Amino acid sequence: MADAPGGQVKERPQTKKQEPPTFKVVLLNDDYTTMEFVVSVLESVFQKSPAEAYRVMMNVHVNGRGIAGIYPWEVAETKVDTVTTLARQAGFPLKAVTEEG
Ligand code: TYC
Repeated sequence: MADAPGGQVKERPQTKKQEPPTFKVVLLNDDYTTMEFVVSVLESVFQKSPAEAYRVMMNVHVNGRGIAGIYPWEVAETKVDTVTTLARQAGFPLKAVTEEG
């Protein structure tokens, strides 16, 4: 007799939920943007409290770079655009980039 039909087919071989990819928005240090401006950007664009904004800014100042926030791709890209626009309007060279993961 041939193999009996109707063997169970695993419909959900993937047991773990697939998380949507996330992107870090990374702020880069420079010598010209004021600390005050970076803190204000962290508060207004990344919804940080004043204390957290100061902490993140100092981390970037000391280490050269630091994470401002983690978002889905489109949100991260929009944050980078907003930071760049605000910085150029204010005459600062502040840079932000996205990184996957
Ligand atoms: N290094 C700048 C200064 O001393 C401050 C600064 C912090 C600039 C963070 C950019 O992403 C930055 N005025």
